[in-house]
Amino acid sequence: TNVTKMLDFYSQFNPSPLSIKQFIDFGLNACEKKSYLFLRKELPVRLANIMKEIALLPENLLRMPSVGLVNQWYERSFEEITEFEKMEPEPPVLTEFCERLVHIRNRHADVVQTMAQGVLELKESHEVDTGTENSIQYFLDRFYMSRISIRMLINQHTLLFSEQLGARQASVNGIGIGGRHIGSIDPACDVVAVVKDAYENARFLCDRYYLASPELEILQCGVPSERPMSVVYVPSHLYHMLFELFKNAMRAVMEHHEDNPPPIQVNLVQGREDISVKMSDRGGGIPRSVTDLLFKYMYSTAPQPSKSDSHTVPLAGYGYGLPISRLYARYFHGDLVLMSCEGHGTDAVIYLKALSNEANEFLPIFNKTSSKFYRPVAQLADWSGPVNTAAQSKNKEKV
Ligand code: W6P
Repeated sequence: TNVTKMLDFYSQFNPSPLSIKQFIDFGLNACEKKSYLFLRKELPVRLANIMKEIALLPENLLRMPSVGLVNQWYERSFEEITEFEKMEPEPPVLTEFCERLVHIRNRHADVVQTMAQGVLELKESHEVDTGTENSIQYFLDRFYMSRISIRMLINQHTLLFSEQLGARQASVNGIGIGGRHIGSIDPACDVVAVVKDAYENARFLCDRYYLASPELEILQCGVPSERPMSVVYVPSHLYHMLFELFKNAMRAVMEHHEDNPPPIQVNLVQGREDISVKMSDRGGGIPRSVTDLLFKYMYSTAPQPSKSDSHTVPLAGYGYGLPISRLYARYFHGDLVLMSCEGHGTDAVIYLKALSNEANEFLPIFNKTSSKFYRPVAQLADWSGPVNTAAQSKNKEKV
């Protein structure tokens, strides 16, 4: 069909990663025509690249109704954008394009949840082997990263060029508007303020569930400080990661201490290459065998508690919060790592690139190499197996 041909065409191109600096430079001499011409090619390229990977998913998963639904959303959105292929960048077209982008963003609002539902459907209907599990992990990291990047492009365009629509959307998302912001980017993002905001909102949930909460101590280079620290970044991304980490840290602390919960420390460090945000809790820690599992979608997939239980839902459920937070960090070549001492507590570190020209988008590319990961071959172990651990008892089959 025509869509298939278009997919083949656009998937031949690699996505063009932009740096935060490029997003800003572009936003400063904001030219709607240039943005339109870039996006009407780049969005189909990014969509086509990931749609080709959806097509390679294990058949069992592809047949799940939720995955079919997500696939349909992508097909529809791909068609709706490629309709602009031959349309001149004139004012009515530019307006229609903006509206189309907003419409597409809304269509894809529940993709994460719906994909998680698909994984759940698979787990409940099939025995999932290690090879399939690895393919799904590989895919979801790339799929959600692709989605983060596509939403970033759409947000920048709509915030810069559709005053009315953009402004409303921004206030809904809590993205600061006006002032120094360039789309969703804050060239002077106040790290301390975002830490405090994420803490306060996690604390609100913690108080509601445990009737108490740990205090926050902010340090810089290990010593108490109220000095501001700023970074060129997307505040909503930083908030998302910190809020997730605070919920996990608070839960650990509250579950580990009957009373007098020890504070959560956040240590901010500005380096030449990296800005590091280390959050330390004394929540008893986790065994090493569990650390990696916290980033596994298959391990983290559990049915959502029903809405009627909403006043008793636990603070943090190890949903997709941690793996997606790590994708936000990696999106601009940062990272998110956990290091725990079982019996004591956990350190979680968010690394951000200190230089906006080094903060490039980190994007999945569809090609022969990526395709290989969807046809896993059983690997012979070339190291002797571990003794039984928490991870093993959850995950028995090993080649
Ligand atoms: C824990 C487990 C965890 C995950 C992520 C962040 C903090 C913590 N603390 O015990």
